[in-house]
Amino acid sequence: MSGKKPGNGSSRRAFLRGATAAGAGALAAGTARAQAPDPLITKVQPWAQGFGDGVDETPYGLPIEYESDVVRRNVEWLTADTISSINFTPIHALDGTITPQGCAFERHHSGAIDLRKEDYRLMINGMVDTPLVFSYADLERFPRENQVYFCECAANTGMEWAGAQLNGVQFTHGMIHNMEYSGVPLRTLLQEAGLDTAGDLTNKWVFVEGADASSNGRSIPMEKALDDVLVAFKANGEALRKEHGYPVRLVVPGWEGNMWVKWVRRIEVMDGPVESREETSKYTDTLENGISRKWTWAMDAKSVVTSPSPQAPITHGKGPLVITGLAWSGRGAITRVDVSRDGGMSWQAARLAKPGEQKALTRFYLDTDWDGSEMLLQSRAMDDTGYVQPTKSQLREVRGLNSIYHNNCIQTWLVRSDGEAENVEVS
Ligand SMILES: Nc1nc2c(c(=O)[nH]1)N[C@H]1C(S)=C(S)[C@@H](COP(=O)(O)O)O[C@H]1N2
Ligand SMILES: [Mo]
Repeated sequence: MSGKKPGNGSSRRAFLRGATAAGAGALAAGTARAQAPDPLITKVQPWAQGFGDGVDETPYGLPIEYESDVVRRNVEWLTADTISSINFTPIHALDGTITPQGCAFERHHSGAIDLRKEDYRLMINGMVDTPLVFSYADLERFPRENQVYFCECAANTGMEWAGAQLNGVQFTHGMIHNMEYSGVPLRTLLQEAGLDTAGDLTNKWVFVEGADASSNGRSIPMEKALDDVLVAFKANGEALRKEHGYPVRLVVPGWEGNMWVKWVRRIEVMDGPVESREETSKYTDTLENGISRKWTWAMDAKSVVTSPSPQAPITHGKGPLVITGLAWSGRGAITRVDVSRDGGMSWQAARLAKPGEQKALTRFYLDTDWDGSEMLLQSRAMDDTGYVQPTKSQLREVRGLNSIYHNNCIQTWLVRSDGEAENVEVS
């Protein structure tokens, strides 16, 4: 009946003995050794002497005040104002893989709009038999799916092209979130409008636009539209937050965040791409030879150590150290992550918290013993297509220095012997 694995108890005791010993060692070095026994252990504390809050106190919970620094942050100099702007997920302070909506990065081209479910309409028009308009209530009547996917802005890590720039993983890699979406496959709605999904769809595209002033119009090839794209209305179990597209957004798994149109209001079936602003002058990569790639949709495999990192220094001195981070691939599932402590000279396979999932974040850990010496920490992701995350110089060979988007290079943190970490580049 017991779910305990044999040997579990003894290894746990061994670990705790280790922890006590390490604690005693640290105390011996300081002045605290002669202190009286810990009152947190020996005294009845105020919180045990009265009542806590009643269940009517917090109808919808927010993080406790002691976690008030775990918030989205923006970089002031990056954009002219905060309306057409971006903020960043505090990935240095999160664990696991699911991003709470309340701290998941936001990117708006004309601000987050206020749109009630009652006022929501989705039109499907163009080359379909029966152009249709769906209300929110209509969408809820189609069979729906639940899927976890990451959404990464193509500009994530974009400020790092020319050299190490922003001193925190929140800012270098925080244009990403990972949520469980509930929604209707776009395929189902296109079929409802009479698109013959078994017919000849060569050169067929959809053009998708949002209800906000920017509209953020994007063309998506039909093959993708019929594959895994979702018209989603819930994230992590609850309604989408306003800033993530309430009441309905498009989820385009593995592809650049810009295509995940929020407040999606119209989907037109066309016989070619529109070549809108968002897919020509923006979100396009210029190569070393000056020629620009026409489309870059899938986000290539990438990873980063989230702790230790500049915003999450080591504060406990030498001994047991948990190195952790995130890995993801827009082309499939993460199969392996390696960690280097010497700037890429030698690598060790990290432990994946769970087997990698398709187009979703994977958490990795390297449970190690730190001898207190300086580290050049890196991580390197591999996905099930066989792709290996490139170094910065490998990327620059192809892309040059005059680039912004789609930077999936290996990141380096210099961790000093005092535990502080800094964003650096190794060549
Ligand atoms: N309608 C609309 N959809 C949009 C945008 C926008 O400004 N308007 N921004 C896009 C960009 S560039 C990104 S990276 C993602 C960000 O989604 P999020 O704000 O939920 O993080 O939404 C995309 N969808
Ligand atoms: Mo974006």
